[in-house]
Amino acid sequence: MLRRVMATDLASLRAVYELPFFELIQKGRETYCAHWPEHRVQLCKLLSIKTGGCSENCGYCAQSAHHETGVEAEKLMTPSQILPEARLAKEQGATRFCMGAAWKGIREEDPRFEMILQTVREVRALDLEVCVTLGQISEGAARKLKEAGLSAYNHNIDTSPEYYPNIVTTHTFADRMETIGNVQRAGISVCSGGIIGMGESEEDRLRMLEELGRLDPPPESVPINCLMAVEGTPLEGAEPVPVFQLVRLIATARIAFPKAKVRLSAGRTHLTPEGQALCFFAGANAIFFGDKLLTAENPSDDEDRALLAALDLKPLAPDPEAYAGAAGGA
Ligand code: SAM
Ligand code: DTB
Ligand code: SF4
Repeated sequence: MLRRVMATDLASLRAVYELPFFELIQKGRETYCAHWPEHRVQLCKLLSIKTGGCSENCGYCAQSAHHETGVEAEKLMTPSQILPEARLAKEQGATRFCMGAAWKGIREEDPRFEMILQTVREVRALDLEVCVTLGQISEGAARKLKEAGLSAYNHNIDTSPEYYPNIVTTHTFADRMETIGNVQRAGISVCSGGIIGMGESEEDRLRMLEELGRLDPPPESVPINCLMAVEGTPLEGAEPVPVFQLVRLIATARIAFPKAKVRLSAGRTHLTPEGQALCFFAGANAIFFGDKLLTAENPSDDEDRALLAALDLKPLAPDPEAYAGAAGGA
């Protein structure tokens, strides 16, 4: 079915976001049903393969060496340490495995990059979608990841370009966009979204969607994280975002990116089952599954199984198109 996709300029996004609440979530629901008629949720398992000690000063992050959070710096895990975790994730029902590294970025010439390539090949051989989030990478590195079988690269823009310098000063919003460009030129699907609850305005959140809407192709996956306020970070005292603002943003993201996985990401431990149900109704169709995110807590497998069963939502099977690169949009 061919449907017109909404324009993703700020004024259009604002007009949608400010619709009366029930009209907005109904529109989100209609978009979701038109594009995702099977009512399935993608279960993605996260693993921190290189934890802590990061050179960057992202104000929200437990893994930044600039903040005293109690997270210890560790070395990169080897493929033989990672593989059992990937197998377990598959047994538990995950269809995407996402590996995160607390790095500013990684260069092709770095011997650790070869270890990452080997890991990607081995995880891919398990018939899991493979995603990595390694910070800044070149187009050459992205091409090698693609050859190794990577399905998606996660690189969040996190907030609006205007608000970004309030959150990080060791790299810029433009640096983030450059990596996303490198990933897209290599033909890898982009997973990019952000965090809400860092003191930004609702307008900043829409500006973030506007920037994501400029990507061609649009992101295959749009994670919406609610800040996990971590003790020892500059944002430790941040107030949680009202749940209806989260639901509004999810519905707006669903309408703006009809074919994307809109991922209800960090922060689900602070939501009630009813709050999460509203997010799924409004168009969320992916979650991080398992009781740990990278360093922070997430609902248990049992809680999530019970929630999905109560809502008659089934897990999404791996998508062969996820390897082809293009998604989102019309
Ligand atoms: N170092 C890489 C990078 O910055 O892209 C990869 C890892 S980084 C932890 C991945 C993403 O996790 C961040 O861009 C941010 O969106 C999210 N994140 C990190 N800490 C978070 C927190 N405390 N609450 C919510 N989301 C968080
Ligand atoms: C994303 O958008 N959220 C995930 C994943 N991509 C890498 C990470 C969430 C991290 C939450 C904080 C932590 O576990 O330290
Ligand atoms: Fe480092 Fe990524 Fe955390 Fe920023 S978000 S401090 S780049 S691990």
